[in-house]
Amino acid sequence: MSGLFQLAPPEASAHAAQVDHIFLGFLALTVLLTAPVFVLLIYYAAKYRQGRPADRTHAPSRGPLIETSWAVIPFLLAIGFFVWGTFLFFQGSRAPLDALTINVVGKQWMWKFEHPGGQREIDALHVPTGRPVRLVMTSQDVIHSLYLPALRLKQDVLPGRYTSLWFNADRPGVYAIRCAEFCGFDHSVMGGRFIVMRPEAYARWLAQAGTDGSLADQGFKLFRAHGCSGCHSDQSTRRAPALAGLYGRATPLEDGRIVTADDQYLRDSILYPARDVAAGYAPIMPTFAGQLSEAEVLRLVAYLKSLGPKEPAQ
Ligand code: HEC
Ligand SMILES: [Cu+2]
Repeated sequence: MSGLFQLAPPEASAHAAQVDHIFLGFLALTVLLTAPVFVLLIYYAAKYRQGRPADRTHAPSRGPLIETSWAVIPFLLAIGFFVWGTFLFFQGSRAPLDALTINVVGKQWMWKFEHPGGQREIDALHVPTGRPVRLVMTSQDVIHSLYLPALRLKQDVLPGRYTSLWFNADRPGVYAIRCAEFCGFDHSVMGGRFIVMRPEAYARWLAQAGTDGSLADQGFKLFRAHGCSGCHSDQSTRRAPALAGLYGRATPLEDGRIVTADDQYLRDSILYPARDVAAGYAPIMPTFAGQLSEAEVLRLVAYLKSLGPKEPAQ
């Protein structure tokens, strides 16, 4: 769809095209099912209007076939869309393991993005075509919602939690980024540019964007600067769990629960260590809430992930 009377934003991925198909298909089905009702309503209203010499005897007539089919056929058609929609939803909720992970922090009133190599950008997101990209998102203040109309994707971005989105954009171009959750005074201008580039162009962009080292390297610097290494290292005299290989592992906790050490678990272990104490350890780790920004925590998480071999199941 394009041109002057463009009804929907451009489509930048196969998923977006699918969403449009399901939308238009369901719209067509709805029209197909409701239009006859209205047409007949008007027709009979005219036919049997007051004063019209029409046959009003109303002889009883029964047609079991027609009475069941008008219920069963629309039901099956609607179920068909339900199955299609469920399939799309599942596809959209599980990122492939080899996805390129980009961190997103929303704050009043801007979007911050960090690429794995450490390249940062504000209110602009560059991604390569033909490669799954996973966004791991959180908010520094209130609830925002990252909306990428060209991908037909929207996900709430919450303080204190990681949410994620994934996509595989296949059409190079410059598209819109918006915030879709009212988040304060400048909500209406919170947004930016979503730039889909061919892989070579993306590689060139990464090279010129400049960085202070990969996210994991920056995380390692924070790990030293904030004294984590003082406890979490082989040389430490204090008893703290080794963090290598932690990511993705089933981790027993002091209270008997077993949790998967995913991104959210790592974050919460840093900011609220007393909440999920690792089994066999004393709760001596200090909280880092208020000392680290969400972007810094994401870098620490990237560092801890770089020590662990495995992506957790989502
Ligand atoms: C005073 C020593 C100390 C410092 C400093 C410290 N930790 Fe810990 N940390 C611990 C102890 C003890 C545990 C196990 C008890 C718990 O889970 O709270 C732990 C648990 C963790 C866990 C969960 C491990 C698991 O196996 O479940 C992570 C992740 C972690 N720390 C990361 C960090 C990071 C990142 C920093 C620096 C920002 C840091 N720690 C600073 C002592 C420390
Ligand atoms: Cu917002």
